[in-house]
Amino acid sequence: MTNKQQFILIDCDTGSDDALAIWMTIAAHRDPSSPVKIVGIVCAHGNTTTENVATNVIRTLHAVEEYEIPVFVGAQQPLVHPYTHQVELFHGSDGFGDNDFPPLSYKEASNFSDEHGVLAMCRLAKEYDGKLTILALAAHTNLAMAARLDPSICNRLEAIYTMGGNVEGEGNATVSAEFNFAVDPEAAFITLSAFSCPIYVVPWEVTAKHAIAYEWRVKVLGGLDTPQAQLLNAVERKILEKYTDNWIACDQFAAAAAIEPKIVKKSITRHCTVELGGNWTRGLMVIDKMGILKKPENVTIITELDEELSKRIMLWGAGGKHYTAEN
Ligand SMILES: [Ca+2]
Repeated sequence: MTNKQQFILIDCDTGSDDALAIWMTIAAHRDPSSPVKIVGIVCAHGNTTTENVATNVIRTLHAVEEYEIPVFVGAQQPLVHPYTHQVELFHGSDGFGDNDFPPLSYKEASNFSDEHGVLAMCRLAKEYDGKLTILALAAHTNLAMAARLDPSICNRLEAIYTMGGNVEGEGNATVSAEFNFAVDPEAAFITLSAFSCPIYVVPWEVTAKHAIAYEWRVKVLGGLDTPQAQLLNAVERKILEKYTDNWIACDQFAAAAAIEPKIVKKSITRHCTVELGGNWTRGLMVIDKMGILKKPENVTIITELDEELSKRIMLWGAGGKHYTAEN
């Protein structure tokens, strides 16, 4: 970890992988020796509705008795085209595995703020001018709206870390587009083109390449006797019944990279944009590998991660052994 104070705003569509990513970031936030401080969580649409996401985020926070980090509700729909799921709802219709959890009203939670998520994003970017990192774990609708609402945010961020896009044209939401970019391609296009800060992307194929052994997920991570592991096991129960060969961590890798730069083993920096048309390729991240467009390099694509280090940070987030770079 670096020593420089790092203020993080999480933008998510929780989602089990978002939940673990949030806990990982909270573990760093609560560690006095870590430079990470979470300044808020904005809810986005994607895995489910924005309102379901708000409920899931509050449930995620309350599982670790976190009642102070403010939670904001952001955009409810993609910017232009409504998103139609072509593949099954991976996280269930409520984003949290359709469990029979006790009812929860996010609006009554002490963490909930009625300030709009996009306005909060613009405000926090001013408050932490030049020092705010956005950990973008969902479609980029909130980021794009913030860029259009107050373009000064585009020059105020320290960095954006996001799970999204693809590096080899392999999709998981359509044949050629990764889910977060596919949900709102126009928003991803705006993020990549408008923000001047470093943008670190963990693409879909890289998370798939680093698929984690099912046994580790079930016995090591899932075997922890902690509220985080209990909630995660409930939320992912149907996923773990269905996919028994390995377990693909997605948002967790983006969070790990934001918390601990050492997990990035290889990366390439290129000019990238997003396909907005195409018969088959809408939402595809387009990488100008040859420099043909002669445009500035705007995206650092993380192509190889330290899987063991990432797993240690995941365990830390799930209430396991305290992580330090040394142990
Ligand atoms: Ca997510």
